[in-house]
Amino acid sequence: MEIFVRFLLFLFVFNTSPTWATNDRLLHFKGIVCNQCQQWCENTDLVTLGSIRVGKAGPRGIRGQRGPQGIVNMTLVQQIMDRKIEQALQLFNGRSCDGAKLESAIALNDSGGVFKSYIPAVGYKDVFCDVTDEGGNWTVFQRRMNGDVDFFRSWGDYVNGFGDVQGDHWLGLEAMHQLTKTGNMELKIKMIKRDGIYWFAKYSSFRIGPGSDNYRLHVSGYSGNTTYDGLTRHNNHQFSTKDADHDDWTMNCASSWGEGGWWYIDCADSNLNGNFNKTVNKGFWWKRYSLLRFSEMKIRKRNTRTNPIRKLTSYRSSVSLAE
Ligand SMILES: [Ca+2]
Repeated sequence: MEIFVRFLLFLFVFNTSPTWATNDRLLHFKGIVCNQCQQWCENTDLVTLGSIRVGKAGPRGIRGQRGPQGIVNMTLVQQIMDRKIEQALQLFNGRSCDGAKLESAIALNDSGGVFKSYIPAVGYKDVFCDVTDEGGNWTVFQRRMNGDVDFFRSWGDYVNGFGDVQGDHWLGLEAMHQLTKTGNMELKIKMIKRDGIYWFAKYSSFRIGPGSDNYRLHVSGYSGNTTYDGLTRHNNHQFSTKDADHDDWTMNCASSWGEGGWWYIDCADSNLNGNFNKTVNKGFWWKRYSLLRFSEMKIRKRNTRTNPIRKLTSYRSSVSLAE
């Protein structure tokens, strides 16, 4: 049927009066045919009969003139490359314990684990992340628990850090500056007195200034159960060590009084880096010479979204990690 209709179409379109436009002829022809072939007409559109065809593309246009020579700012390129590399490293390693994945931990204990972290201007550094206390995400920067690490140290040691991050240690002032310079961090100090009483002090705002300002302390917003606030009076004071006196006293608080590095005033309301075994001013104490046997100082972002405590327990039980 279709071959017959196409033949009729050919005769009609190309052998009748040239005054008819092609489409008019097709419509007229369809009317004639459809009177005889009702079913074929219902299933066939005139376009399928071949009145439209797409031609070949035209020739290529004339080539344009060559553009001027470009100028590359290599300093800017280097800056962009450095920034992208740093961002990539941060994404890969995480710069603090915020959102640290336990699967990436080098070692674990009951409160958290050790992570290899990339800290800008410092580089790779082992950091202890507390993932249990109040929902976790804490970066620990100071701990005294055994007394086996000497804290009566030089300026350089306090800037770069010392000790074992799983035990007694100081993370380092430069790392603390880099981690807190955004000004959106809170501080928690966990303490155990020599009589076994548990204390904690929290500060809603904590920031360490740059090395050019001797790592000045910016702290405020105390809360806790320590009876006395042992740190607020140190606010806005620079850090001092036995070989770097930035305190308000005529002598050096670190070398002549406290035997540790601290944000000494004239000299202190707390001495958490003092001698682990001594008493009174040279010792390891919170305000009014309350002697301690444990301290842990840690930071995290304010209003951080915390992890459920059960996460560490379930992870540890699933992999049966050794103590
Ligand atoms: Ca002094």
